[in-house]
Amino acid sequence: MAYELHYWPTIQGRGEFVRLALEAAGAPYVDVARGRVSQGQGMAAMQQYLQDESMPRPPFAAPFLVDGKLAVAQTAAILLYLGPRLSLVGKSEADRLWTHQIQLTIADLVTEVHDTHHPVGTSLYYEDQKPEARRRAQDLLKNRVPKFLAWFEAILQRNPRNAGKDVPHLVGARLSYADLSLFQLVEGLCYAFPKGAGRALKMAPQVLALHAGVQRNRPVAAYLASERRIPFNEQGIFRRYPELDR
Ligand SMILES: N[C@@H](CCC(=O)N[C@@H](CS)C(=O)NCC(=O)O)C(=O)O
Repeated sequence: MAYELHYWPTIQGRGEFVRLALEAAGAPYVDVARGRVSQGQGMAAMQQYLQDESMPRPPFAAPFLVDGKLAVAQTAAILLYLGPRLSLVGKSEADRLWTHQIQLTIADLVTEVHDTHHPVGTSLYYEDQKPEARRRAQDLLKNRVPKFLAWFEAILQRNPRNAGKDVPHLVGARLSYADLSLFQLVEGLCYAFPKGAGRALKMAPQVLALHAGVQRNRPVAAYLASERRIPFNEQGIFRRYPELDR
């Protein structure tokens, strides 16, 4: 049975962290909201879950994954669930917990990036919060992105399994969903803030090496070159507003 991924059909957004894991593992999945209405898919199929008042454990927001009778929301929880099933996480409890911690930390930065264009309110237009957005982005690029990247760099350097390797991994010696997510984070930062993130990434050579390694991964490279990979745009989380990239 194919996994059902439910996410907004026109953006990478948070759904992309799940798409990358499914694609890297070659797992069968349906990107439901991008599918055909005639096949019971499309946006209506996703909205049905969000609005179904009879569901005892409804998702609060997309992305969510449906696997048979189970529906799991929250990006990091979806990956916690998929990790062992897709062989994208170590076997020990310590490895699984560490991978989950890294994923939650990535999610924290994703939220901070989102808040650069919506610092006052998610329900308000960007155009109605531009001065605040500029201040927020300035702090993100000056302080927050360098701090997060320094932590990713440090944990890559401290992973003993990376010694002498060209392609480092965040956990152990194999590709994990956290590696895929860090790749996506770097992609997003470089799209949204080519100047500010570019400067910060110069201080994080291991992060850049991981990014290059994931980009060369065969299923990931095939996915990135396919139509399934939605281009970044200004409706997603990583938005290119030059005025925010000072
Ligand atoms: N913490 C959640 C955030 C989920 C979330 O904010 N989803 C957005 C799209 S990326 C959404 O559909 N939000 C609707 C809402 O918050 O009302 C996660 O990591 O999955």
